[in-house]
Amino acid sequence: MNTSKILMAALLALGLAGTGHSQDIKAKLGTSLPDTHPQTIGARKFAELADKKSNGRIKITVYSAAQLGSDQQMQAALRGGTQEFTVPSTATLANLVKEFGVIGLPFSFANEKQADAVLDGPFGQSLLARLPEKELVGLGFWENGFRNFTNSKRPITRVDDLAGLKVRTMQNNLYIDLFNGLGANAVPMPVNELFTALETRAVDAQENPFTVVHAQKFYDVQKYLSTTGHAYDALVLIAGKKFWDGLKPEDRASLQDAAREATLFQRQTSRELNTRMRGELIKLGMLVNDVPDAERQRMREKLAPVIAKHQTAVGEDTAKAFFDAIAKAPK
Ligand code: EAX
Repeated sequence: MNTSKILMAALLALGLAGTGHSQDIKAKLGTSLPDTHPQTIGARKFAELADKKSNGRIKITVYSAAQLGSDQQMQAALRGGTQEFTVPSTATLANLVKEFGVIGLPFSFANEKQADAVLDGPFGQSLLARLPEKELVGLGFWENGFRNFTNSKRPITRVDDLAGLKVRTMQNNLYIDLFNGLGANAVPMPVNELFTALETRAVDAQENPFTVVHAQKFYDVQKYLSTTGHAYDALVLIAGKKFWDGLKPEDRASLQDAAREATLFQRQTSRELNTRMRGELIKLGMLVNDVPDAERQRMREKLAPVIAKHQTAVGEDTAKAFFDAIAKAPK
């Protein structure tokens, strides 16, 4: 054997050379929603792109529908290093980095295009930059979409119709205050427990984009869907920082590249499905009513104290930067 062959044999023995299996990076990506939801469709696209861009070195396995736990449990697993990726709502991520809560401030965004501009611009990037201090790395904002109200009792045509309804909310103080502020009774729980809670009538109502209502089959246990569009919800593709820091620079580059492409695909898929699922839900028997803008405006007015409280909670500077970014964004 010549010197280079000896060196190669030594490197292989140490698992430091070649493209053998010992070199492959295996990672788990957990989502909270089923395979048919754009959160998981986007996750599978990211896994496929990561594989392609790394020439097959990075193998990400997607576990959907909270198989690895709730949003909050998965965030903890990323920080602890037992899971590598997840895609939580900004609302649950806000329990770790409070500034993410600003995205859910009710009636802030006019449309998706405006959300893209804010999230992809300096403001969104400043939020992602806060993740490393919590042992997480942000790879991009995905979309959950505008949230609508569903319930088993009556159509919501006026703000007063919400009175007394027991509504499941995400585990997030802003959403809890929002629905209590509108006269309903908020009951926070993870999304994977929600179908049973609706079915057993432990709660009367929930709020989510059309895609979630469809993917979670809430049409089987909720009659009325009212297009309150009370908040825009973004998802955040995150990695555990320990895992991320242990990767070679070229692997991080492949993943960033995959994340960029998957983000565009995920948003487009989310928008297409959110448009289509409205009609599907009607076909499946839901009674869908459009809440007039004047009534949405009344909801917003009623929520003024809640909005003020949560601007303070996320930090006045963050809230100001957020509203400035919205004002500058094209609609
Ligand atoms: O994270 O918990 C929820 O209602 C969210 O919309 C969803 O699971 C996305």
